[in-house]
Amino acid sequence: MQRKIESMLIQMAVMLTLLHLSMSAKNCCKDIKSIKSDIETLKKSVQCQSSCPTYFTRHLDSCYLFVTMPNAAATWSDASYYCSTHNAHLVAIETEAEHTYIVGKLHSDGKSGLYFWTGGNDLTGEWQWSGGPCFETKPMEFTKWHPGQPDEASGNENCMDLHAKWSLNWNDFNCDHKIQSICEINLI
Ligand SMILES: [Ca+2]
Ligand SMILES: [Ca+2]
Repeated sequence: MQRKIESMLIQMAVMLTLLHLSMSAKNCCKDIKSIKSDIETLKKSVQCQSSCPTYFTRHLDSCYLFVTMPNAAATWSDASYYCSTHNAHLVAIETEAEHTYIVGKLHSDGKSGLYFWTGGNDLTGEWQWSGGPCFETKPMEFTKWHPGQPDEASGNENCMDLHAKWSLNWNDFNCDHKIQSICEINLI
C-alpha cells in the first residue's frame, strides 16, 4: 500500500514538473514574441520621422531632398544608398498631384534640365517603388510614362528616371547611368 502511494506521489511529481516546464516554455516564447514586437516598434520610432530635417523641403506629408550638386550624380543603387543615409528613400511618385508638385519645383528651382532617379524600378520583374527606412516597397499604380516608355531600349533599363529631354516625364533607364536624384521621407 505504502509503495503504491509512493509511486502515485512520484507520478504526480513528474506530471507537475512536466506541467511547470511546459508553462515556462509557453511564457518564454510569448516573451520572445513580445520582445520582437517591441524591437519592431522601437525600430519604426527610430526610423520614422514626424518633421523634416532642415535640408529637406516639406510638401504635404512628405519631405524631399533634391540632390542636384554636379558631383552628386550617381548610379541608381548609389543614389538609393545615399537617400538611406538620410533615413529617406528614393522618391515614390504616387499621384498625379505629387508628380505635378515635383516637376513644378524643379522648374521653379531652374533644375528642369537635369535627369533624376526615382525609386521606380522593375528589378524584380514588376514596376514598383523601392522601400526604405519607414517606407514599404509597393507596386507602382499611378504612372506618367513618356509615350513609348518603358521601352527597355538598351535591353537593360530597369530603373525609372524623370527625363529632362521629355519634360520630366518618366523613362526606364539603365540603372548604371550617373544622374541626379530625389530622396523622400514620408512623415508619420
Ligand atoms: Ca511620395
Ligand atoms: Ca527607356
